[in-house]
Amino acid sequence: RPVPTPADKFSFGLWTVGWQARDPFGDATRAPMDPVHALEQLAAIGAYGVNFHDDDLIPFGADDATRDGIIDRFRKGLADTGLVVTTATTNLFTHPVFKDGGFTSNNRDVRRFAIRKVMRNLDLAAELGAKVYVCWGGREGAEYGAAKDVPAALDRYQEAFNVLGEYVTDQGYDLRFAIEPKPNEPRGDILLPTVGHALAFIETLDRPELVGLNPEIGHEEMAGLNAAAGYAQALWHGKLFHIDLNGQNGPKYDQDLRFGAGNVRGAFWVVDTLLAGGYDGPVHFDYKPVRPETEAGVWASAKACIDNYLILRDKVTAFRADPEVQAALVEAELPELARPTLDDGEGWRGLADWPLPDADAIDALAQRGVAMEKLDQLALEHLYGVR
Ligand code: GLT
Ligand code: MN
Ligand code: MN
Ligand code: MN
Repeated sequence: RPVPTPADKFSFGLWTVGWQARDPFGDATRAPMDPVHALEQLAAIGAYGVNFHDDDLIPFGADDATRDGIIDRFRKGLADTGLVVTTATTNLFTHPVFKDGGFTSNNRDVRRFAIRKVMRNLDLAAELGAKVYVCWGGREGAEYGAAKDVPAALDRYQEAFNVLGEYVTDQGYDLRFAIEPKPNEPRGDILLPTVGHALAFIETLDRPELVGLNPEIGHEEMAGLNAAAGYAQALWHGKLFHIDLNGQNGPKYDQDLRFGAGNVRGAFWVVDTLLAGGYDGPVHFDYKPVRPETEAGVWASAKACIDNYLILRDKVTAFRADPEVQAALVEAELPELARPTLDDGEGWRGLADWPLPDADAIDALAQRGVAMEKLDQLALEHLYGVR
């Protein structure tokens, strides 16, 4: 079995292992987890980094003395365990003040408070060395049509990112934002529901270079999308700033299963895509140990996230190195796809001069073999562990 190393950059949100397993129908089944205890246990399973919401660490509304004491103790925990703060984020969804959103609440004071809450935690994130700042807008949305003016809400969303981009620039922070799309839950419909919506939105900002994406496997699959294809397009745009790996079984409520559970084939292609695209940011797990589990199950599942990534990475590497796979890729004409369709300098005029294939040639093209079933079966056999 491969073992994790710091170069793998495995990281976890404090809210994942610390989830008390409250759901809409039932109370917490696990006790609150001390963040420093979380650091110790994460270090023990081979994690490299952590990510946290302001409120995961410092209870909402804590006074300055309490806040400073908590931060000092956390900083000592980081030093003792060697864990790195890779990422931070803001809780703009738990407190009832955010019931109709943070950046896009219909209420102006709530919006101003939300931006100030982010500014305050950006200071802490920068101080602790985080390089990425995740923005999941779970409450930015609505249940009913007239309850949210979507264009106006997008204006306010844009305004918030413009102000925050100016803030990190003026403060000289080495931080970039990563928007995390999600189609629904907790709101009926969430703004910026998919990778594609978020990519288009980012290009409208004053400082688009400061804003990228944090796609979560489960959220893409909740939208019925192929997560690997979303990661691939985010990489293609140079916008894959962070990743939330977990597991999901199709379009239903947000399951947040440990990475590798749920859609296993999808997980294989996600790892393949990350390796092929040269993603080198934190390999971050955002999952929830299932509600019936005790703390033992929390650490078993956290370790399983790491193990499953390493297992899949080995399988993907073996798949790509397999000579039969390489032959099937050629048969399926993948190298041809990497070739520009037009010759250098040819342009449409040159193309217009190209002698069109005659009926027999078109027939031959239509009849050509594609080897795609063979290729996919080779992938499955690697995944099933029989090759
Ligand atoms: C919340 C959500 C996640 C986001 C986190 C960042 S918090 O648990 O379900 O998908 O990544 O705010
Ligand atoms: Mn999720
Ligand atoms: Mn997430
Ligand atoms: Mn989540």
